[in-house]
Amino acid sequence: MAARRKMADGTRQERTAAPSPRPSDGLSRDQKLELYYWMRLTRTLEERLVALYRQTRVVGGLFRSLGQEADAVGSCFALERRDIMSPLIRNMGAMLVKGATPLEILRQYMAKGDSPTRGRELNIHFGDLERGFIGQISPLGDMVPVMAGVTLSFRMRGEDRVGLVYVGDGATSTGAFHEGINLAAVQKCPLVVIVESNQYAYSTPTWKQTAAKQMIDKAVGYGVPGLQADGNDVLAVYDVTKQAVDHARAGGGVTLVELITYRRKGHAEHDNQSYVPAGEIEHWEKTNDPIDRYHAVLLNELGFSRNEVDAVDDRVRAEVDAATELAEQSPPPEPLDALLGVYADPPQETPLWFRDGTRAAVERNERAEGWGTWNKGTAE
Ligand SMILES: Cc1ncc(C[n+]2csc(CCOP(=O)(O)OP(=O)(O)O)c2C)c(N)n1
Ligand SMILES: [Mg+2]
Repeated sequence: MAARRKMADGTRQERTAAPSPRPSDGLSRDQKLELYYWMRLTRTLEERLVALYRQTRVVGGLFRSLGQEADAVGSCFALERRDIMSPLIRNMGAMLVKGATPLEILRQYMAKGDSPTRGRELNIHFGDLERGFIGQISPLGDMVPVMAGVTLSFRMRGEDRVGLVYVGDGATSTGAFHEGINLAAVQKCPLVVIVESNQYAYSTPTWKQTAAKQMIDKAVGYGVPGLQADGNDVLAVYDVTKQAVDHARAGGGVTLVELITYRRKGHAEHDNQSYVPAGEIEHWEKTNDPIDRYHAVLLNELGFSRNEVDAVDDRVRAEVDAATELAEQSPPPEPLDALLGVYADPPQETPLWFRDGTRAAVERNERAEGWGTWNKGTAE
């Protein structure tokens, strides 16, 4: 597929063939099949979640990455184990690549007592710094300044680590995105900003929320390189992200990477997509499915046999079935679990507010008489 690179002087370099050698040429045969495994696992696990959602066993909202699996998987695959990644709801595939398990994700969506957040959060808003992924939050764009800080700390400590943050095309119109990428750019933080251009933000098509013709045009304003790739070609996604990651690791600072893709499902499962022009979704499904496309590449260009690829599908089905069975056996949360991780130890904490019988505590936390300028005004 064609890839376009935005040059520093603002011109665009068109390529009909990928550069030689491509970073993905350096992937082993096993790694190339692994890319397929992670995409297939993402899709099968999400399909399982949809079935559970329809049975009301997924109790919160359900967000799909249908048609975008190559973005999360191909980009995260370009990171090293020590690197830190900040996902969004459509980056379950990246979390899987970084070591989140289907069982954790099922328990999380089913609000089980032994889920990573003990049933207090009902989708993939959980993190684990040891495995290299940060817990996400809903406010759009806010993880960009967070990751500017994370990667600034890498630079200041001289650590050989890179950060990668995902945002949607809609999130690039927030103040947080602007402040975060600007700070990271001027501080030359080792950060890769992945913009998933999936054509929609909720029900708003991209052209209605930004006058920019394409997201990489925004890179110019921040003085950082912008790379753009076909987001439904997993090897192209890996290639551009690996270039950006290598650039960051070598001290070059931030790169904005735009992945062109399409959100085939609504914002979440409840969204009936009535605002989408007729035929659009079907067109992408039939002609530009990232898994179908890579399946064909594996068989026709990379020399894999049908049996080898089928074996991955079988493995994924078995893994998702086994994880579902275990998750279903998990208990609901205990009511008191709601307090865990909120207070250090509630019964023994000294209250900071006034209550009958706790006068001494109130006094202890009152400002000492004569401190500062509190009551000096009239005396002087
Ligand atoms: C600051 C902020 N404004 C609005 C919302 C509500 N909201 C949640 S997701 C969403 C659309 C996101 O679109 P985009 O960034 O393109 O990501 P996509 O869902 O397409 O992956 C909106 C408006 C929010 N979470 N945060
Ligand atoms: Mg979007």
